[in-house]
Amino acid sequence: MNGMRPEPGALRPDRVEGAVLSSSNEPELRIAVLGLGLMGSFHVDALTRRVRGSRVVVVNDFLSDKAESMARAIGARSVADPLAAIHDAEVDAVLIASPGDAHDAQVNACLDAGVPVLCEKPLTTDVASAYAIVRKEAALGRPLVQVGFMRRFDPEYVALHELITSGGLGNPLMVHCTHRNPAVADHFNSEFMIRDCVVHEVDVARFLLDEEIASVQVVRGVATSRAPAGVSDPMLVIFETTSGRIVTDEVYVRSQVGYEVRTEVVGEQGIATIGLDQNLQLKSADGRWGGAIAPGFVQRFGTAYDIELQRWVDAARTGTIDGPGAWDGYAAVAVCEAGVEAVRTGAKVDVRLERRPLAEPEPGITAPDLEAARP
Ligand code: ISE
Repeated sequence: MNGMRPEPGALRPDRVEGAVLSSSNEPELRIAVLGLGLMGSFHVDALTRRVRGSRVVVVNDFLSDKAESMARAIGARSVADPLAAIHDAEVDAVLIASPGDAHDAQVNACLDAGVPVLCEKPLTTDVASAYAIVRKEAALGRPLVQVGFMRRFDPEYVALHELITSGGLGNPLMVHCTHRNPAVADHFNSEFMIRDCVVHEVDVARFLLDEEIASVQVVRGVATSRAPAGVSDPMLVIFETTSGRIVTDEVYVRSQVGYEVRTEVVGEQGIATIGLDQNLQLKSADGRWGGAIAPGFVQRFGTAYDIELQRWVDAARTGTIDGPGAWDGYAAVAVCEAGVEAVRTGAKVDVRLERRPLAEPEPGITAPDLEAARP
């Protein structure tokens, strides 16, 4: 993709709606992957084996042995300094899966280099730095920053979004979410549960209802005996949107059961539910019946991650993004900050959003063409 890297500040390239740009004649998008933990390794595998039109050319991790062995396995180079990896002359686009506190510097470096970036959540770890990215991107005049809210690409969420936007439920009045993990590490305290888990429902609510969240309240009830002292697990988070709609979210990360992510939208003319694990139903000789619950988010959202990457790669080849952008990342950070304050104080906390720059791309994504996007 020589010559592909756009100049910072260049005009936004025309977007080819719905087009699958990958073909054997097109040069591959050369990607640097920063951070090779669970998500980074999963994405390297997807970009190498499942996504069309992409090649991981540079990998980076603070554990240099890990990066070197990954580089050897896929025929890439390991670059020890993440900022050098971003500015590497061979790199057309960057995928950030490093720890959250590294995102600010890395996303800024991508904007400086003028390369499209897919950044796993959080965009940054504080509101001011997230908004600074929104403004910096707006000043460039074209969207380069995509945030990894993969649920927007999950076929069930896409169907629910389409149902709402086509008016199939009438006016959506309330949304009820459930977010349960079977088990987590001890560092998942109440505040981390907001930033790391509830952040997905923040984005889901904004995506489905197409409006901002105005306030957050957290109700802390009886905790499971498996939670460390002082940790409220489960919690009930209540959002109110700017138009007054209510969104509830039960977050329970030590359920012992499985990975359950459900969303129910209650409308004036219907109620729709997704995430019911309605897969193979088996009746067995010992008198039991039922299906299987995904053990974790990689299994539950594997297809969504792959569709997200394919669409991002196709967009990045034209120098842009195709999914939740910097504003969505900023709004999620702002809501989570209010959520953390709500956990600490027990109060209903208002969300304060700065002005949205005019040059910022439209919120969310249009319903994707799932067949075309499928890797
Ligand atoms: C994890 O970090 C994720 O992003 C998953 O999607 C989420 O469901 C899980 O609870 C988080 O810990």
